[in-house]
Amino acid sequence: MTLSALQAARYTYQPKMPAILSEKLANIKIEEGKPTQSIANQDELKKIFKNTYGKPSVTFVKGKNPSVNKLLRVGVILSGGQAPGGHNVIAGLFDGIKKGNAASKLYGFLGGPSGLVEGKYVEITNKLIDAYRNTGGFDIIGSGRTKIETPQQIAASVETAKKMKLDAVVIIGGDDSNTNAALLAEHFVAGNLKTQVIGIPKTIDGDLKNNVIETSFGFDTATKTYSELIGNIERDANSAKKYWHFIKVMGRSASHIALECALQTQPNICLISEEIEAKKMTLRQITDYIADIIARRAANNENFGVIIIPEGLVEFVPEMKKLIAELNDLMAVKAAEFNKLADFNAQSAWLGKNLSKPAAAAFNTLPADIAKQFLMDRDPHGNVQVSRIETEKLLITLVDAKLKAMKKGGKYKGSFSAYNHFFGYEGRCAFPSNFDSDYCYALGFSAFILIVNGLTGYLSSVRNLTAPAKEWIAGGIPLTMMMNMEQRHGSQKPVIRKALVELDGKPFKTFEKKREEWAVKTSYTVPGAIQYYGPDEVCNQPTKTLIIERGMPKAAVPKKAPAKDAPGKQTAAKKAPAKTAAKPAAPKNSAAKTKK
Ligand code: FBP
Repeated sequence: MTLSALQAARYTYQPKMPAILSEKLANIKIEEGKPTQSIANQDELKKIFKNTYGKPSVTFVKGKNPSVNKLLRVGVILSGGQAPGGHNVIAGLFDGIKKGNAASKLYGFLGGPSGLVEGKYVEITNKLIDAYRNTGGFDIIGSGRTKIETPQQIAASVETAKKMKLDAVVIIGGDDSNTNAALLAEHFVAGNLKTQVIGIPKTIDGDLKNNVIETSFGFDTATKTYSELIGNIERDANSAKKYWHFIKVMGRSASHIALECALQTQPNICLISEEIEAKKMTLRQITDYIADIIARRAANNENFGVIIIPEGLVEFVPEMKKLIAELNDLMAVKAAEFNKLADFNAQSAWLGKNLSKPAAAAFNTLPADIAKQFLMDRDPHGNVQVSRIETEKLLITLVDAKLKAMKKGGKYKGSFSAYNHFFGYEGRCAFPSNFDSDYCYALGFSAFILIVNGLTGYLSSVRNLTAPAKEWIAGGIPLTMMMNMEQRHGSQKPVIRKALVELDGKPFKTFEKKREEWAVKTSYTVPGAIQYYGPDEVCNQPTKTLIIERGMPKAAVPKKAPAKDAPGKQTAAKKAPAKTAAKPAAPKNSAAKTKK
């Protein structure tokens, strides 16, 4: 890749660190908390994780640590969807390892977890890592969605770890990948293998969080990138005053991304899947809700607007959820029969016979183009790929039909012209914001401290994130602490619980209070592009979700912008009054342009 000016500048950026991680390594020790419990199903989980269940959470504090210079051989894996900051996790880990002992080695497994199974890796060298510092993407070693689950995959991973004489493997992933990390840690200990396993909380979806993990990395940059685009579209809509924009944003299940973008841009409508499920809203009710707002704005002569739609929506609409579940089962059991059907007509007729009546009825309400998307290839876990279902187009079609009917009845006098958009991949590899650059580097460095202290089955944790980076609290959380048992593919499995949007949580409540006003009165905010250099209030703010959830220490926002700032120079925030470190509590669970 040719170097852009911003990329060259970002290479020199020095991530801000929690004060404890800037200490001499020999002066950083771990302080153990009390033994921990899983969030539920303690007895079952104790049996599955005989060796790794219930370990204490740990915090890094000042104190003598004689083991920091250990010679280490560590492997690192990027798992699942890309998230801005992954390269900095590796940079932080690399710098920690080399600071501890220049002869230690870091290996990057190629193409995700399959790299460990197949023993495919490269050594991360100074030259390699320096070409990726503070950049987006996972291209340094690539990512993949293979799960290390089967006995064969686990045996192959054990083999690779033994052959490479690995002291540790660091898995950078979401809830599923970290569940795998916990299982791998347990297998390694049970098999007397010295290889420790440490997880890192990654996903733009923001659904790997709880009371001890404040946010997953990548959420900050991705939502700021989408919000920039949404804000620009809002301004365009308000300038031309003639289009409605239906914007779908990523988030496989949870609607955190949609909610954060709504808080940042104040659109006319933002659907929240979790609310739609709780209210058992049908597609028809959702259509009526949108059409009503469009008609109210038209009555004010405002035939334009912006609607944010979470990617996972269809799976939360009860009739669609049932349809998808039946289709997933059918495709798993009768795939061969289904694949022989000649065309969509034959498929529809076959589904009419094989689906339950309500599911078949739901299928028949879908326009053919969208219905075909429900039948596309499943993902490796047998699930429909929601990012490929064009919910935004479906809603435009349904709303258009509804408005035509309302026009006939004299209930709507406006004009409706709509565009659809899908923002997902645009945000996953953006240059990480300063927040993600700093957070990820600290997560990687902390993973090294966990390794050098001999811990396994832990998630690297950096907290107190709305305070200036210096005051962040670094440590580790036992992975089993975030687990419960859930039904997966017909049996109970240990999993890290996904954090969906909480309808009684502060971010949703904040949105709920304002949405009626935003619906009718044009109230758009235009956040603009992510800024990397400049005053703190412009370039060092965390997400609204984090600020609303955790509160913002007053001193973290300087009253006056500093006079100068330059690439590589840290903008020092005013020192906030020392905050007492919050004790880790039990985790509480808290988702083509077509002109009509
Ligand atoms: P992770 O959960 O692995 O971080 O990925 C999340 C995500 O970005 C979702 O928002 C989206 O639904 C999905 O990945 C798309 O997956 P793919 O990259 O395989 O198309």
